[in-house]
Amino acid sequence: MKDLYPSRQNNRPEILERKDPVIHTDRSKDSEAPISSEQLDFYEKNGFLQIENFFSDEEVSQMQKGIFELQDDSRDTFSDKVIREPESDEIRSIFHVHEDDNYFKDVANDQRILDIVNHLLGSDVYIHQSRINYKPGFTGKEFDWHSDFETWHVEDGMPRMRAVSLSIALSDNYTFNGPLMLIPGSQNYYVSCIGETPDDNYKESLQKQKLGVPDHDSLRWLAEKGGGISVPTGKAGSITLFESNTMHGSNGNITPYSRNNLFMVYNSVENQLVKPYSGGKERPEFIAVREGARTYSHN
Ligand code: 6CS
Ligand code: FE
Repeated sequence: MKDLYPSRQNNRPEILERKDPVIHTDRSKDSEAPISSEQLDFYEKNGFLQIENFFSDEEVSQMQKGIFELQDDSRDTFSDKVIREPESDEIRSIFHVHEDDNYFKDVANDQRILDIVNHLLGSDVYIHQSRINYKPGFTGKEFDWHSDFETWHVEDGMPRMRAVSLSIALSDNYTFNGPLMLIPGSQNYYVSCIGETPDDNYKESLQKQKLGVPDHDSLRWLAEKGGGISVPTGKAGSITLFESNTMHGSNGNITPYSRNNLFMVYNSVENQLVKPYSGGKERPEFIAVREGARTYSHN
């Protein structure tokens, strides 16, 4: 398929216009959405939307129990799905939880979520990737600025910008414990990065991403264009939906307060992965679902 979003092919960065709608259902059908037109306006304009108190306290404590049990069970597990912090043995991320753990399979299939993402993506959806990002107190490291879509396009062969990430806060996200930071409006521009993708890049990038991290001038341009940086803080149980191409990152966590988020990435069934546009080999199934691209929503 033609590469509409080339990246990591030139020796200088370039900012390209987005070629896909942000919301893939015509806005005349807002009334069919489970969220309001104001919320859809906010998402379309900013590339993300936070909904506080989405999950009940009971659901939150169930999910917290689940992620900490998984963290404990994985303490001595050395598998590619368990990513550790670069300078410590602390677990940074655990991937593929939507398949490997029945409880999280139910979370991925929560109809309240599916109804929202079906509307945003204008189709049935499946899980492209799921992960728990633990950002332990004192040692949790940063996630540098990046567009997920740039990685998923170049390294996984995701053709178009028709995916959305759901981040579920499973600890209170404060301004100071490394919360998700997003650049409003950045979803409308594609930063074509420099560099070339080596095979098995994910073995480093999931610990510390280097490729696909935009240059400072491009980041400054996006932030000035978008009016700065948004940091949707909030209690555990709040969710943040962010478009596949919204520029985001998070700082390290030197406070005593851990920051644990559960991510589910929904891709449109009409946007299934093709060959990586890098020309390199496909990333493993636990990072980029291919076989398991079952339909999760039943509308
Ligand atoms: O490579 C990926 O797919 C992962 N990397 C980052 C920094 N965010 C998206 C995803 O978890
Ligand atoms: Fe990301």
